[in-house]
Amino acid sequence: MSEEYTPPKVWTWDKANGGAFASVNRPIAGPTHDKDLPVGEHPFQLYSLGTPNGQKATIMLEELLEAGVAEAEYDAWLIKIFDGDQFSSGFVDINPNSKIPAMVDRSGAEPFRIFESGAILMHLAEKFGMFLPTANPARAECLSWLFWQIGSAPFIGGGFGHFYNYAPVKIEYAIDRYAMETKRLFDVANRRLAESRFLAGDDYTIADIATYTWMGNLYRGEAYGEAATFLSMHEYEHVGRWVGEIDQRPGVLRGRLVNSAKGLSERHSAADFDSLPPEKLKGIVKGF
Ligand SMILES: N[C@@H](CCC(=O)N[C@@H](CS)C(=O)NCC(=O)O)C(=O)O
Repeated sequence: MSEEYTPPKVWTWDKANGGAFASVNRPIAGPTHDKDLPVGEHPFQLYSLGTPNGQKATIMLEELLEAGVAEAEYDAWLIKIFDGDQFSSGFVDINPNSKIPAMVDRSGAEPFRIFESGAILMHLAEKFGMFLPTANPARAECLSWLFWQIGSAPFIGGGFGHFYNYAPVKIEYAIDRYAMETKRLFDVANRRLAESRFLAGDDYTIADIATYTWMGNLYRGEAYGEAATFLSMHEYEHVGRWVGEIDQRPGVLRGRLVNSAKGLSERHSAADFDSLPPEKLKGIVKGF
């Protein structure tokens, strides 16, 4: 067990607490500097980074385009969260929570902002009538799995990923607690996917897009160092079957390459993908 810590009566901000996010973590909200966001020509302006949360938006947009919805054209601008871009005045204006992904919908008379990956998925699904069933119980099932994912991501990322991979000290209690919860969540998905092709039923939905970006990365061993071995990912065979199927979707292959050092740092047109080596669009590229 790690060294005991006795909390003081009043917590104060110790800037030198270390860790991968030390330079950008703050206990206060709001902008740190004045800078406007760039605006491109397409109806959707996405400000993001190719992390699992960011990939939810780019996969959704690429899936819509793949399905022939030309109105879903978008510009994807890079927000470097390790450099603090999420704290610019322009970004805070569209997401007061300073987290990617955030989007501006400029498809109508008045542009409006939308932030939180789940809200972006729902907005696009409802706007274009795709990947979210309209009738119950299918709609209820899809929303249930979608919000299950949104609620559980912080335990996987902020909990397990942080303490196992990023924290400057390895704390057994914290790693145990979040490894247990992450494995429990994989077991929830595995049991569901043993009985159902996709999370919400027979059809691929925004619940799959949201969950796949997190579980796919971990299952393939592309997140948090040796986490796939540590968490015995091979135990979740139905998750593996589902990840393998979604991996092959063209919209997913493209969506995972946007705002990514492994693909396009920014995306402003379908033709941008032509600049990449063709093998990148044929199979999943490691990491993000
Ligand atoms: N609940 C949010 C979480 C978004 C989130 O955590 N984004 C991370 C990257 S994956 C971020 O922007 N971190 C920057 C920071 O914490 O300063 C969502 O689903 O959109």
